[in-house]
Amino acid sequence: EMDFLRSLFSRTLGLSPGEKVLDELTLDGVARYILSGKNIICMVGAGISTSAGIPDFRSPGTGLYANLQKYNLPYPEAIFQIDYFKKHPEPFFALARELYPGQFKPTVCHYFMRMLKDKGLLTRCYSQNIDTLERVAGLEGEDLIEAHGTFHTSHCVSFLCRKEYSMDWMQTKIFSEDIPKCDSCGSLVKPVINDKIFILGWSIPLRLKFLSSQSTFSDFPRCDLLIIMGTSLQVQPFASLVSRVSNSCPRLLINMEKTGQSEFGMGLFSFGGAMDFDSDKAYRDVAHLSTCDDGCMALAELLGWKEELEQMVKREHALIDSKDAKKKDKEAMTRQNNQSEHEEGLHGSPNRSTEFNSTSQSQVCPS
Ligand code: CNA
Repeated sequence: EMDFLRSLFSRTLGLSPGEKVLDELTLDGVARYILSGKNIICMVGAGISTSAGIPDFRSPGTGLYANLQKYNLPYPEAIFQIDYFKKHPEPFFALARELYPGQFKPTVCHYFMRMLKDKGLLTRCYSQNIDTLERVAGLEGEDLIEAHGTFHTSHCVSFLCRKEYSMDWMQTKIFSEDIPKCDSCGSLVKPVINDKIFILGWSIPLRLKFLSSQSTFSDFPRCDLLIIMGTSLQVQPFASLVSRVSNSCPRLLINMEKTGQSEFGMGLFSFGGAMDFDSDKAYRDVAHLSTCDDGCMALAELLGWKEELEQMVKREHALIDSKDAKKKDKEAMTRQNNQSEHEEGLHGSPNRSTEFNSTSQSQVCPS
């Protein structure tokens, strides 16, 4: 604790510049450092999923914020805000249909993090994403903090009810174009994304909850390398996490643009925590400007893991394709059964209709 406080005060007051541990402020320098076995934290954002086909928020032209006109929102962020949602749920569900997880495959970058995990190097992945692709890539349970929520679970928005619903349940609702309502109390049901949560009777935004988690307190002071990927580092308090590592901890940014350089943008509690890639005083921050996939593949090559990573991506994508094909076959069969059942009903054959009913019910049930 004393070490933590000492480091916090010295950082806050700018007393100690921190030690230079990378032999070179380049991707090669980072690779050599990783090879000596490190505790790595990944902090990621929407940019790691754009190559899977999911738009980010702020990329000019392609980002979601540039393409929300059709929803007639008062301002773009409203689509994810719970108060707006309670009055106008339609835009959120229309967007959810477009972005629904399950239609996309994890990227090279997601599988690179999975490799870090498999090699015992990943302390945790802190993600702002809601698309569940980290889970699909094999990060689960304690590997992952989904700081802004996830499509993985949904719940009734009524404070008194809060009944939980599964991803399968929500998926069926989203694609049936019904606005999901709670079967206990009739209130709206929503995936747990950018919600408000209730702690000791106080309503606080979900995006603040992870700040008080035990892992956030313990992970960052003992982190040896922070890898930040695909994020503009504009959303607080998530962005301020970059300043929670010790001031000797190297930070690698893999992104299309440099981010996190403004002291002000890093938030109230992160004096001295802004990224410094270019000044004369730069000693630990490395910016690799490329797509997240290219950056991860380049790093994997320097680490001697390139072939392993390529094989992992190929194998996992093939597995997803074969599961999708099975699911589509099953859905087609269900549709066919329903159609036959309908035709039997029209032409009147009570016995056969009962037979089909039992078959179709077991197939409609989501796996
Ligand atoms: P953002 O503000 O849109 O920033 C994305 C950053 O990634 C930008 O700096 C881009 O330049 C960069 N970028 C985009 N594509 C790539 C690429 N292929 N390779 C490298 N860099 C790239 O998004 P943030 O995540 O910083 O903002 C946080 C918001 C986004 C959270 O609240 C999320 O819930 C929200 N969001 C999530 C998703 C998702 O789950 N996939 C999609 C859209 C928005």
